[in-house]
Amino acid sequence: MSRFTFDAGITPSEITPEDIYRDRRRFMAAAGTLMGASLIPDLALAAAAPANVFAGKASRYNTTETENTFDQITHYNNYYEFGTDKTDPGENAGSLKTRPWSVRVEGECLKPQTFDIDSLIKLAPMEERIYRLRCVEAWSMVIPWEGFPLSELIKHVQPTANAKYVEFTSLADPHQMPGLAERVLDWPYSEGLRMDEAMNPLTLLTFGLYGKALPNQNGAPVRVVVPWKYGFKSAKSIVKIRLVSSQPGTAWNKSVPSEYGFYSNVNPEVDHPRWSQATERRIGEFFRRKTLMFNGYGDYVAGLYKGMDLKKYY
Ligand SMILES: Nc1nc2c(c(=O)[nH]1)N[C@H]1C(S)=C(S)[C@@H](COP(=O)(O)O)O[C@H]1N2
Ligand SMILES: [Mo]
Repeated sequence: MSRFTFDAGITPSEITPEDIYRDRRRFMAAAGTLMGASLIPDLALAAAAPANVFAGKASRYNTTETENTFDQITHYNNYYEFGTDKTDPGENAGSLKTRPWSVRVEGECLKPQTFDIDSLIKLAPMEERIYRLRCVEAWSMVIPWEGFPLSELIKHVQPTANAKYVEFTSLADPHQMPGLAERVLDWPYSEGLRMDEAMNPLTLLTFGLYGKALPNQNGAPVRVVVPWKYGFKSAKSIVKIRLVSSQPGTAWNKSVPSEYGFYSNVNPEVDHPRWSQATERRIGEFFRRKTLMFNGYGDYVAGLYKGMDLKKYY
């Protein structure tokens, strides 16, 4: 009998999103191999399915490293619009209203348009991407994200030959985001990628994690995830994506240009001015581990930077 039938001595509140996620994966694996899959009661499945379940197919880019727990991923965050402590976003981001939500895509393209979030989600097939997210303050997590390649959206709006960079703008609404009262960054939060970085299949337009919609503190309803770069390149709660002809400014580079460059590729050989970037602590672990060049994704992205001095273009 499924553990999700509530007469089995387990209360709904004891079921964590992780349990649901793992159970769904086990079910999907079983369904794929067993002829008798149809015998599994639909009712039990319905009980296991939380709202907003994505059903992304596993990606070939997935790491096999152990995932961080849902609790770690949602209680150790950087989202300065909700405060600068790692625990602030988990406590404060409940005030973010993620529906209705639209994303404007404009600039150097033939088909600029405004997407309602619920149609944007359906633009391309959802994939599960188990990626390392590597933050600049030398910590990392392994997170099962869900989304589709950003390239799908960019192709959809038909970029012109002048589209050399992509600029992302996050929501900046002081009524919903108490952190905007502190001028710690130049709001709205903005980030950018070179066009070939944005088109790289690793760059994920992300709508969910652990098989459900993104929690607010992780950047609901849509963010990017760029796994070979430091975490701050992955802008959260995006309202505008602009294709531009020259390198855009970015929130961190504008605030502290000596510490944060445009490229921000994970690079153990280039220290941050205030700390070494050679090692990192995986959240939940005690011992530090060596940080890998391009966060371990060099096979897919090293070619983007051929001939560039990565000490200069940090
Ligand atoms: N809008 C916005 N996006 C943001 C940030 C932020 O403060 N505001 N912080 C960045 C930083 S520094 C990191 S490390 C990651 C953290 O993502 P996570 O909390 O989902 O792990 O989000 C990035 N995106
Ligand atoms: Mo970060």
